[in-house]
Amino acid sequence: MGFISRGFKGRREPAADSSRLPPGQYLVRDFPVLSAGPTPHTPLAEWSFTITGAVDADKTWSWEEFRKLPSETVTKDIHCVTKWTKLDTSWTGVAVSTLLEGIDTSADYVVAFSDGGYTTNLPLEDLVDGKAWVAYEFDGRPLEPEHGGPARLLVPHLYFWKSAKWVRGLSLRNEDEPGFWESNGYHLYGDPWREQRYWGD
Ligand SMILES: Nc1nc2c(c(=O)[nH]1)N[C@H]1C(S)=C(S)[C@@H](COP(=O)(O)O)O[C@H]1N2
Ligand SMILES: [Mo]
Repeated sequence: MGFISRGFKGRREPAADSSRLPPGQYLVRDFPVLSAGPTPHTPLAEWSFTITGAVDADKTWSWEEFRKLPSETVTKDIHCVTKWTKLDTSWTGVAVSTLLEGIDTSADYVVAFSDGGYTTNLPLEDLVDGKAWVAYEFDGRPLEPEHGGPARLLVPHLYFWKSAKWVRGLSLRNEDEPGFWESNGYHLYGDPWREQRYWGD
C-alpha cells in the first residue's frame, strides 16, 4: 500500500519519452531565455535579410518582401547546450533552401550574423533540405524579441546556440570560421546526439 500509481497523474508526462532526449539533457516545459547581450529592437522598416559572402551577387529582402516568401510551419524539439530540451515547439518561417534558390556558390560553410553582433557557423548542408528555417512566429504568434524576434534562425538538429536570434543574414564561406560561442569554447559543429558541447567533445 502507499504507492501512488502513475496512472492517477492523468496525462502522460513528456519525461516518459526519453527516446527524444539527447544524452545529458533534461526536459523543460517553459521556454528559457538565453542571450549573451541586450535584446535588440530593430524597427521592421529598417530590417533586412541578406545572403552575402562567397556569392556572385548579394541577395537582400526587406521585411515586407521576406514575409511574402513561401513559409512553412514545423514542430521540432530544441536542445540547449546548458542541458534543457523542449519538445514539440512550433515555428513558422522561411526554409533556408527557399532563400538560397538561384544562388550560385562553391561555399561549404556559413556564418549566420545577427543584430547585436552575434555570429554562429554551420556547414551549408546543415541549412538545406528541410533542416533549417528563418522563423518569425512561435506557437502561431509573432516571435517575441527576447526569443529572437522579428526573426531567428532555427536549426533544431544542432544545439540551440546555432539558432541565431535577431538573424539578419547568412555569409557563405569557403572555410569553417568559428562564430561567437565557437570562439569561446563551444564545439564547432554541436550535435546534441553526439554531445558535442565543447572543444574536444
Ligand atoms: N543573437 C543571439 N542568438 C542566440 C544567442 C545569443 O546570445 N544571441 N544565444 C543562443 C543560445 S546559447 C541559445 S540556447 C538560444 C536561446 O534561445 P531562447 O532565448 O529563445 O531560448 O539562442 C541562441 N541564439
Ligand atoms: Mo544555449
